[in-house]
Order: sequence, then C-alpha cells, then structure tokens
Amino acid sequence: MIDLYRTMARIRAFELAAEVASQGGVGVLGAKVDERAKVRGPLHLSIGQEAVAAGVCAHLRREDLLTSTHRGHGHTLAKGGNVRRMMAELFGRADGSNGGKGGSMHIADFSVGMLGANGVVTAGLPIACGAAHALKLQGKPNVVACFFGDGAINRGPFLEALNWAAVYRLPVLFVCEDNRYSATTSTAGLTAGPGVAARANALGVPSETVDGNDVEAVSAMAERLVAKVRGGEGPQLLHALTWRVRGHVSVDTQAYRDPQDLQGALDADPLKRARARALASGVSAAQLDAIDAEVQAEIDDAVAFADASPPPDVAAAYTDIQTTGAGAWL
Ligand SMILES: Cc1ncc(C[n+]2csc(CCOP(=O)(O)OP(=O)(O)O)c2C)c(N)n1
Repeated sequence: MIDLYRTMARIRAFELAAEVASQGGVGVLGAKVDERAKVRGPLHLSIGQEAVAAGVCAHLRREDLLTSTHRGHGHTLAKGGNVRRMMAELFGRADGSNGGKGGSMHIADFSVGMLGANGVVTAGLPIACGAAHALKLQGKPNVVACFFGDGAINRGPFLEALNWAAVYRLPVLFVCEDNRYSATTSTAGLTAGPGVAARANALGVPSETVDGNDVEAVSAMAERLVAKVRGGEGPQLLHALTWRVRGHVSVDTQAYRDPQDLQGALDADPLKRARARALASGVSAAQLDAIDAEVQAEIDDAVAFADASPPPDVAAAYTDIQTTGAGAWL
C-alpha cells in the first residue's frame, strides 16, 4: 500500500509541477504562447487517474513493455521512468529521455520498456500487439501492458488489435482507463451498446471492470490478470472506471462539464482514498507526510535539473530518424 501511495504521490507531484511550468505555454486552439513557459505545447494531465497507472504497473517487471496514450506521464513514471530525464523531456531539453524531441505527448523510455506515448488515439493498441507478437516469437516470458482511453474503443484499431491478440493469444494486458470523456464529449453519447468490456468479451478477450480510483482494487485485479497473461492464457482486459480532474489538455477550461460531475471527480480522489485507507490500517500520518515531502523534493530536484539542461543541439534534429529497417528497441 505504501509503495502504491508513493507512486501515486510521485505522479501527482510531477504533473502539478509540469502544469505550473506550462502556464501560458500552450500554443494550440488559438491560445498564445508565452515565451517564459518552460513546457510548451499541449500538456495532457492524468490528475485523478493515478491509481490505474500505479496499480497496474506495480505488477510489471522492468523487461515487460508498456504502450501509452497522449496522457502518458503517469504510466511512464509508474513503469520506473527516470524522473529528472522525464521532466527535462517535458521542458524540451537535451537531457530529456528523448533528447528533448518527444515532449510530453511522445515521451518514451525504452530502458524501462516504455515504448512511447502517442498523439493518435488508439494507435497504442496495434503497437502493443506488434510488441507482444515479437515477445511471443522470441519466446520471452514478458508481457505488454497497453493503456488506452474509453474514447479509443470507437476507432477501428481497437477491433483490429483485440482480434489480433485473441487469435494469436498474445501476451497483452489491455487497460481501458475510462475517465468517461473523449476530449470535450461525454463518451456515453458516442458509444453504442454496453461498452468496452462487452466488446472485448465478444472478441474472445476476457474482461473485468474495477473502481479505477481504488488503488488496492486495481492492484489486486492487475496482479491476477498479469499472472494470466504471463501464464500463457492469452490477452485480458482490465476496465478501470476513473475520473479526469483537469481539462482534456492544458488550455481546456472544461466549460462543457457539469460542475457536479467535476465535484464527483474531486471527491473520488484516489490519493485521498489511499491515505484514508492507510491511516485506518495503522500507518501514521507522519509516515504519509514524510512520503509526500520526499516525493516533492524529488520533483523539485527534477525541475531544477530540467531547467539547468541546455536546449538540444540543432544538428540533433537530423538524428534518430528511421531510414531503413526497424530500429532496435529490445
Ligand atoms: C485518430 C485521432 N482522432 C482524434 C484525435 C483528437 N483527440 C485527441 S484526444 C481525443 C479523445 C481521447 O479520449 P480517450 O481515448 O478517452 O482518452 P482520454 O483523453 O480521455 O485520456 C481525441 C478525439 C486524435 N488525436 N487522434
């Protein structure tokens, strides 16, 4: 429980710091770019959804692989991504995990099996299947965790990926982070039928739904499902019901959202819940406060590191470009 709490606290502190560093820095949807902003471009925060990343990734090994969405900081941190290098990546600096060329939405860290965040909704699913197929052909004992949003299930690659995974019994854990919104639209109004779990079942991928703001429940379910995937039982799907607290992207004021709905999201805060649970089980408030302080110091250090890192050399723009064959990521 303490480890899960620490992971969630780290994600929260990282994203709050990134949000501050991005203020005024978004040049999308007609908003002005402020030259002083350290984080430029769209920033998709997962504040409110930390329990899903923490609970699932707690059961992954370093050599297991991970695909993400456009909202990938939490997944990357929970998989063990280096905090300093991640912050430098958001700042677009040379010491970033991708040399400053990926930024928030394309963050990757192959050293911990994190294959990349991705701006194309649903694109992570076929990538996960490709990676899982490679693992299977290589006879490796590893699995792929594939995070995607509830909006992704209405695009074709969802069907393609689940079918592919089921037919070849690929070692993939599909994780639907259902925050009930697809950008500015309630997903309920976009989705025919009973939704993701039923669709997965129809394709032969067993699925289970969990309260995605209860980190212990997510962790217990992930433990079981990862064991099945690792044990060769084929793909499984974990459907986590959660809430996004911030807007879809940093400039989004959530004008489309009912204030009661937002209040519900705040009330369901996974960190508050985990804290209350830990206190009830005998962990002291001082112990939890110490974790918060430790994590905050770690993030402050990462911000200072990112700030001190130089911008990438202009010549670097022409490196890491794939020209022939496949890049080596394993
Ligand atoms: C193929 C494609 N269509 C549309 C978009 C624009 N877009 C970006 S995020 C998003 C909503 C995604 O919702 P969901 O998959 O539920 O993820 P969430 O943002 O809720 O985490 C949309 C429509 C896109 N990036 N890619």
